[in-house]
Amino acid sequence: MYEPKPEHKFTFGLWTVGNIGRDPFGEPVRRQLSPVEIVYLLAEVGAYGVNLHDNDLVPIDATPAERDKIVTDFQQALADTGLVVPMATTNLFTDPAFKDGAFTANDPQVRAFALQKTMRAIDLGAELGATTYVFWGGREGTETDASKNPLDAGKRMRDALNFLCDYVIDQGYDLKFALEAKPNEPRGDIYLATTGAMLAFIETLDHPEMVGVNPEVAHEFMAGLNFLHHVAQAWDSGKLFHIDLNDQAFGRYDQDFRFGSVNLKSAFFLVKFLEDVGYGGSRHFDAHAYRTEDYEGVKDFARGCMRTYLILKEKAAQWNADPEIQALLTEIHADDGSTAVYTSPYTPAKATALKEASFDRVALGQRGLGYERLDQLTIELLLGVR
Ligand code: GCO
Ligand code: MN
Ligand code: MN
Repeated sequence: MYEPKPEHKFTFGLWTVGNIGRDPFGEPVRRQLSPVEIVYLLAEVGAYGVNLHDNDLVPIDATPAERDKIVTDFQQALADTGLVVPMATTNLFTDPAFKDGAFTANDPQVRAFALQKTMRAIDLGAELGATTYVFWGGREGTETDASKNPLDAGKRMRDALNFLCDYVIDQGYDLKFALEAKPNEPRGDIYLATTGAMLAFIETLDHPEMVGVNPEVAHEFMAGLNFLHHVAQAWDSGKLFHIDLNDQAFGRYDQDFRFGSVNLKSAFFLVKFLEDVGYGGSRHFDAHAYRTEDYEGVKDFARGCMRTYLILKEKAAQWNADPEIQALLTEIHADDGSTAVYTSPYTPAKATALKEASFDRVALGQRGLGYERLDQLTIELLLGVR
């Protein structure tokens, strides 16, 4: 019943199930799997697709001949398993050259190199069939604002994205960009720190229609924000091109936990939102297994992400069909239409009428809204007693 199927569009990055458990305090705990081995692992657990950074597949110093062999072997594994590559991205954060950022680095040589690396990675993504290209500017930030003027950084970022949009158009690729915000880690502060900031920035680009967002649960949580509200704004703007699902305790380091493992109620309302609006893109799990796990544990992690999503999807359908919850919602959202004479669209006559209308302010303030009951019903549904 909770078996993942291709239509669910569950994807994982090579770097997620391929995470070897290195952290700032400790050495790797798992063997590095090859990209081909990761494809087989993902096929075994029932994923639909695999996403990648250029260097997850092709080492940064590979020769052209090595590159071609690696790509051919990878494509063979995709053909053998039926997995697809819906999204690709560039690693602009691991190499020391990017220590001051990539598109926003102060050194113009670094900025040019970042553009070159991204064009090559876009070619690779297009070759593998990706239709979404993610930009996560992990190093695009500062530790000290003495080093960089944020206006310069914004202009450099805009110039880079405009250049790359034109490159994609020029090549005739069927590719859209999805910008992923994060407030910090690995930089002290990262520019365009929230999904909302990205949405505003997109409107300043030459081709805003090509560019949307890739919000990530953990990133808004790291900033102490409500993820669902950001996803809803992105959806409302027609900009929800991709989504990174994982989990995260507020106020902690970047945890990348299994989807739904920490903030279950938030995960529920997120899944309910995505399913209710009919989001049709990838459900990409950008997370990794605990460092305590071997590769059996990694499979448990991956299966858990998808299973939790599907259970929450079922719970969302149950919530939408629950007579008591729905009756309460009908009451909460009741509208007798009597204020329509005052509200949008504006007319001078409506404004005059509204100015003269009288409201029973005290009664409005005294009315109980029943949200406690509604939330408790939600909790009981999630706890499986409804
Ligand atoms: C992170 C980010 C990354 C990006 C990835 C693809 O916190 O490290 O979420 O995992 O999503 O680089 O752009
Ligand atoms: Mn992340
Ligand atoms: Mn991410």
